[in-house]
Amino acid sequence: MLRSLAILALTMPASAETLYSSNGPFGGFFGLWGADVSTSQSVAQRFTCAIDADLSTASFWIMNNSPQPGARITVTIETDAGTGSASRPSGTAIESWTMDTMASGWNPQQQTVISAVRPQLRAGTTYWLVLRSEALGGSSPVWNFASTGQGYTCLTLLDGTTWQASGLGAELCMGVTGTPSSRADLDHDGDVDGGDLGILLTSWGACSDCAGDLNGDDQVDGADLGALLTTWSAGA
Ligand SMILES: [Ca+2]
Ligand SMILES: [Ca+2]
Repeated sequence: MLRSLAILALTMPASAETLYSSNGPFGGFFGLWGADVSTSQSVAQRFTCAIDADLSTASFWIMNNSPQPGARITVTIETDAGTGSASRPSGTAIESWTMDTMASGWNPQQQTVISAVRPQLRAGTTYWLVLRSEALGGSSPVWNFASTGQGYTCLTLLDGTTWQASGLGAELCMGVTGTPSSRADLDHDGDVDGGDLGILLTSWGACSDCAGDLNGDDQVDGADLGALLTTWSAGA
């Protein structure tokens, strides 16, 4: 653990801060428990951030039904599809990682992925941390629940890929860190200036998921221009 923390200290931007964190450690009154991540079940935890920020890391606590480490897991951060009780991962990954499970047996390990893409997570927008594995049930990794707190989790049907609607329940142990950024800094160079204005004007008009749509109403118009000018040269 000390070694993994030292590696993080060398690679994470100094200003990275917690954007989301589960409510407390695993292993409460009922002991260790979690959700199997296997060929027949993918698992996701929903989260939102209070500020606009560029992703630095995501982490989760995972143990193992198998005494042997090494089961391959795929980790993605995905946007949200559906609304209300139909909320679920969209299948659109803004970043993904593949790694091996470190844990042996029911001895949870915190595993952290470091962002290379550094996508911006927008304040108030819903995202999902998703874990998938090709391990067979019964010898699969197990994503630990927090001992306290509730969160929106989502599980697949037995095909391992079709998400069921999410529900409020025990929260999976996870955290996300990032560095604060301005959503008007469209070219990600740390300030808001003519370069960003040019990008916004290029996408003027109706659009879907385009960078210049700062307020998320599927239009790039005067409201977005005004938001950009408000933060002009204010830094990011
Ligand atoms: Ca800029
Ligand atoms: Ca807009």
